[in-house]
Amino acid sequence: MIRLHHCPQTRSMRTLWLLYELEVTFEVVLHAFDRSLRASEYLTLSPAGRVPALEIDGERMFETGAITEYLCERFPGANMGRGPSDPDRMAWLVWVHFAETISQHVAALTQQHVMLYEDSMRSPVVMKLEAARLGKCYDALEARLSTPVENRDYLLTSGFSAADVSVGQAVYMARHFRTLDDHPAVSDWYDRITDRDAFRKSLPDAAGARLYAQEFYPAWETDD
Ligand SMILES: N[C@@H](CCC(=O)N[C@@H](CS)C(=O)NCC(=O)O)C(=O)O
Repeated sequence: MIRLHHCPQTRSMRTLWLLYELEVTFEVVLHAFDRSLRASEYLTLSPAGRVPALEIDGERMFETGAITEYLCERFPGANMGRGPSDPDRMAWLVWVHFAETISQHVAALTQQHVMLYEDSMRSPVVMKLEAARLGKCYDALEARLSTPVENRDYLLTSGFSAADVSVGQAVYMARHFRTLDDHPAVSDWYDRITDRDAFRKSLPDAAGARLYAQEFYPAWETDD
């Protein structure tokens, strides 16, 4: 039995997308993105009260990157991972975990724009700084994806993998705060990897709960 604990539009969507790519049977437990993640019962699944949490093989896992590595090793058939002897192993690890670098900035921006509901709590400086840092992450992806090698349709030379799912889902969240307009190779890649059934299935239901009420959250402009 595989059971994913999920909040729509958060990092757990990365695991959801991957599970669909792996074509395994699983169930999803939806959680509200609120203090209920700190309930003692949920803390037995994820000790810091975060999503994703995964129940699998009679165990409980947390940390998206670890879950990605484990699932790709456990279900190698879909070729979403790259094993220790694969020439793309190093790049696979790097890009799977680069998703977390992007996600840190998204988390800061989500806190600023979505979670802090009173204007006096928010900081235009933090909003601008974190959006700029997202831009640096996009620059890193643009450089990778515009490197002229055969088959640079995906992050790895060897083709689509969980690296694209991981970074792609991080960019899905990041686009709420910074567009891909200045990054044409990233934009083309993003369109390519999200034109997949597994991605579409990982999106929130039209009428269901979502973290982002808006498609885009512009940084505040201050008068001074
Ligand atoms: N490094 C962890 C971060 C997990 C994380 O912070 N998840 C966010 C959602 S994107 C969360 O659960 N936040 C709830 C909270 O901070 O209260 C991972 O990759 O699993």
